Amino acid sequence: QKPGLELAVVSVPSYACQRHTPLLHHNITLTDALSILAENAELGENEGRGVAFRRAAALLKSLPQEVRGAEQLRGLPCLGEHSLRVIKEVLEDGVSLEVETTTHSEQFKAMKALTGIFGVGAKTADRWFREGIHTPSDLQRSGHTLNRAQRAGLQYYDELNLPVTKSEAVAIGQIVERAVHAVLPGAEITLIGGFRRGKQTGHDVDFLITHPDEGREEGLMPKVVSWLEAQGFLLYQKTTGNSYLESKEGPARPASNMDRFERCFSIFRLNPHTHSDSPHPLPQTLVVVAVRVDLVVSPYSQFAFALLGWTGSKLFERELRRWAVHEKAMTLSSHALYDRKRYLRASSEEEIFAHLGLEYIPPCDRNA
Ligand code: DCP
Ligand code: MG
Repeated sequence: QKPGLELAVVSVPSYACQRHTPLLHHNITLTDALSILAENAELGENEGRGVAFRRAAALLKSLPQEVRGAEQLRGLPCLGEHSLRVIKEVLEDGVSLEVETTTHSEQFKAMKALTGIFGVGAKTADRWFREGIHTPSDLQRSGHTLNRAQRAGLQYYDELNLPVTKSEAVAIGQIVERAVHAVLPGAEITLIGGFRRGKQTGHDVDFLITHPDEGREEGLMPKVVSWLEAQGFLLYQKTTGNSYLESKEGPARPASNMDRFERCFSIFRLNPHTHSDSPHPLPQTLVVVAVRVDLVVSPYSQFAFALLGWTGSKLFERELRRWAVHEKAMTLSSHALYDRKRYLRASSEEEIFAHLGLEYIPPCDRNA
């Protein structure tokens, strides 16, 4: 028997939300290659193609060992023809021509650089690229009128493109906690997003805020923002109020995957020197001064759904919703779970997995 042939007989479930996907896995070279193609498809607004590459990469991340030959992939789900071709090429030649061509293409590089500006999406970046704008400096020189988010994105471009470290996330968590407790004692603050899944770095820091007395959380964000602004912690912020509807039967089923919580997109300023006299001095090693921070406020009754919806990964979330619809005829959002017309209550993530008929997957294994 060839080494590793056992992989082919191991049965791997096809939805990422049925699998344990740890942060560290055995097939980085392959998943890096597929991620480039996924990113390129997303930047070209080809969502379906992007998801196909992401699913293939997620499958490889969940395998218990390194794939050394294509014969080991027989019988595994989620590997489309295109992904398989790329995987085989990388296994045989160490690189994939398509991946290399993509990485070096002027368009891919420009689209990455431009969408790397906070406030700039693929559509806008593509329009600028067609006008010959390839870099943030080109954009600066172009004299284009930018919105407030994009101006901030350009101003803090370098800082915002440095990864945020776990210790910076913790330091920001302390500031957020002081702000929230100053305006609403008893509120609970939870680190969500990639850091909750155990990542050591992130592109931003995400927090979910709630209060055990339902209703006390209403209108919280503007007060938190005022406190943070008064203390000089905010370089930029945009707050949007909540827009969910509630009835006796529970939160309304959302019309789209976008959630409707009160939310603040912000850029925090971390300056160890100006705040060294605070009760929670920041580590002196901090070098990043501008950090993207997302704050989300949820009513207590929706907290478990918000927590599950905001822990990610993005593909894991997508797979949960796909499982709910296609396998259980349910609809899942960051606000609620519905079995057809019936609202299913949950006060923990464990309960939501149970409602969905899924084994509980802890946050550290949702890195699909
Ligand atoms: N999310 C969501 N709806 C949105 C935005 C995000 O449900 N409109 C979810 C999916 C993400 C999580 O929230 O996994 C956090 O989003 P991020 O973009 O911050 O992604 P991560 O925190 O997972 O990764 P990163 O390290 O890049 O911040
Ligand atoms: Mg994040």
